[in-house]
Amino acid sequence: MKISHLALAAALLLPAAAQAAEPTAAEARAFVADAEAQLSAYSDKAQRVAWVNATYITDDTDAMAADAGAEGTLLQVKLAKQAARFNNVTGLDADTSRKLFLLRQAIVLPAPDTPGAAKELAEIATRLQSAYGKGRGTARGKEVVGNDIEALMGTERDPAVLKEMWESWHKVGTPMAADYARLVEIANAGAKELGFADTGAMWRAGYDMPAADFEKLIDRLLAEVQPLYVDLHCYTRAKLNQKYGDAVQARTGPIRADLLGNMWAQDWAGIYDVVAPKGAGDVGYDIGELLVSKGADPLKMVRYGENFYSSLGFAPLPDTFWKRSLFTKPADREVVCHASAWDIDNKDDLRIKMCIKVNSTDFVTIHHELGHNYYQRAYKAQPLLYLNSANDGFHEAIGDWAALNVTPEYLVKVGLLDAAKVPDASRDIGLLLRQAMEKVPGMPWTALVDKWRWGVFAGATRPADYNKAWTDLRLKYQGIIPPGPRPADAFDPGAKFHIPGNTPYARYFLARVLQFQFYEAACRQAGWTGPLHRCSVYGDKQVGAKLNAMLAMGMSKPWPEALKAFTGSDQMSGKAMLAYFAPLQAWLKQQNKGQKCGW
Ligand code: X8Z
Ligand code: ZN
Repeated sequence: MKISHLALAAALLLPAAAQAAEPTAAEARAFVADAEAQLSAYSDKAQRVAWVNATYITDDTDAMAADAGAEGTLLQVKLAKQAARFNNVTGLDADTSRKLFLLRQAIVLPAPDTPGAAKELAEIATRLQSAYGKGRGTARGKEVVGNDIEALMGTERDPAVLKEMWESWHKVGTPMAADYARLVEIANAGAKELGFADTGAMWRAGYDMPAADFEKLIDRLLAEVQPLYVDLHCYTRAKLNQKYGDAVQARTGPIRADLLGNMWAQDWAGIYDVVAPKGAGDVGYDIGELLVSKGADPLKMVRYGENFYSSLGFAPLPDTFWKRSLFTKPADREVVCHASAWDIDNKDDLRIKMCIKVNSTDFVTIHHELGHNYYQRAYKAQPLLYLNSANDGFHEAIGDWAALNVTPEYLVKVGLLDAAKVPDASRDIGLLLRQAMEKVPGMPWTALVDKWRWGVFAGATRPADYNKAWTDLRLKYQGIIPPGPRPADAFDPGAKFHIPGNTPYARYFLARVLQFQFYEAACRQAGWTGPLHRCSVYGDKQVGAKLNAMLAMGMSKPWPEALKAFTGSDQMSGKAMLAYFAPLQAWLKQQNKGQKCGW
C-alpha cells in the first residue's frame, strides 16, 4: 500500500516519542466501524436528495443536491485522510486493511481541504448533470428531448436529418467545457492530497491490482476483441456505402458517426435492418415489434425482466419498487432520463429510474438495471464498505448477462414469440449479427471514454485540446468521424451522459467482457451442449443459487475470488465473447473478402 503525502508529512512533523506511538490494530478496527456508521447515516439522506433531484430537476433541487454532494465529499475526504494514519499498522486483519484501502480510494471526485472547494465541486457536478438532463436537440427543425433524440437515431434513415440530430445534440456539451476544466482542477487537487498522482490514477487504483497493471489489462482485453470489431466495421461500412452511396459513406476509411443507429455509435443494433443478411439468414422477428404486438407497456416490460430473475430463484421485487420507481418520462417536469438503478436505504428500497420506450433496446436496458437491483439486494447484509460489486464491472455485467439469455426459445417460453416462428439453425448468422451489432461496437467505445478522461485528469490533454483528443480517440479506436467539421468551441464529450454525470466508464468495458464469461459459465453449469448463443438458463435454480453466492459476496473479497466462485477462473478474458461470436466472425471474413478493412 502506498504511503500518502499526508501520512509522510505528519510523520516528519511529530516528535520522536509521538512517532513511536503508532496507532494499534484495535484502534484501526474501531476507526473503521465508526467510519461505516458515519457513511451509513449520510448515505440514506443523500440518496433521497439525489433521487428527488434526478426525478424533478429544478434550481431548488439542484441546490439541495449540491449541498448534500458537498457534505458527502467533505465526509469522504476526511475519512480518507484519517484512514491514512493506519497505513503502517502491523497485525491488521484482512477486512480492516481492505476497508481502510476502500476508504482511501473509493471517492469519484475528491476535493482538497481549501475552504469552499468541496462546495464549488458539488455545484459544478450538479450543474453539469442537470444541464445534460435538460438537453435538447432538433430533428427536421423541431426541438427533441434527449431521450427521444437517442431513440430517433436508431430509426431515422435520412442522412441529412441524422447529421442535424447529431450536430444539434452535441451542442449540449458546448456550455459545459469551462465547468468541466474547473472540475478537473479541483478533483485533481483533492486526489493529490490523498496521495494519488491525479483523479484518473485514483480511479485506476480500484481494481485489486496496481493502477499501471489495470491500464495494461484494458489494453490486453481490447487487443483480444478488436479484430472482431474491425471485421464488423468493415462489413457495416460496405452495407452503409451500398445504402447511402459514396457521397454519404465512402467505401474505405472511417464511418460517419451519425449513420450507425446510435448517438455515440456505441451500439449499432438500431441499423440491424440495414446490415441483415437477406432472405433466409435473417432473424425473422424484432423484440420491440413482438412487445408492441402483445400490447406490452413499460410496466409489463419490467415484469418480463423481473420474471427472468424470479425464474432463477430470486425473490420478487418489493412493492415499494413498483410504487417508487420512475418508469416513464413525466410530461410536466425535467428529469434525468438516462437509466439508473437505486438502492435508497441499502436494504430493500430498490428502484429504477428510466424513461422506458417499448422497443428492444429498452427491453435489454430493463434487464441491465434490474441486474443492479438484484445485486444490491444480494449483498445487503454486508458491512457498509462492502455494499458494492466485486469490481464496478461486475455491477454492470449482471443485467447484461441476463439479457444474453433472451433467446428465441426463451421468448417462446414467456409467451412473446410463437413456437412456429423460432428461427432454425440456418438463421444463426442473423441472430449472431444482431447481437454483434449490439455488443461489439461497445468494446472500443467503452475503452476510449476513460482513456480520454485519464488523459484529461493526468494533464496530458489540456482544455484547449479536449475536443480534438476526443475526436482523435474516436477515430483511432472506433474508426468513426463526425458528420462534418466541428466548431472551435465544441465539447463533444459533454454530450455523453457519463462525462457531465461523472460516472467512471471503464466499468462498462469490463462488463462487456465479464457478461460473456458469466454466460459461458452459467451455460456450462446448466449442462448446455448446443451453440452458445442459443443457451438460456431461464428457470435454472441451481445457476441462480450459484450466481447469488457470488453477488452476496459484495465487495468483501478481491474480484478474482468472486469471478472464480462463479466461473471457475480468476482471470478476465475476451475468449468467451470470441467463442460466442466465432461462427459470425468466420462469416464476416467471407463477406469482407476483397475489401480493404480498417481505416
Ligand atoms: O449507462 C448505462 C446504463 C446505466 S448504468 C444504462 N450504460 C452505458 C451507456 O449507456 O453508455 C449501459 C451500457 C453502457
Ligand atoms: Zn448500469
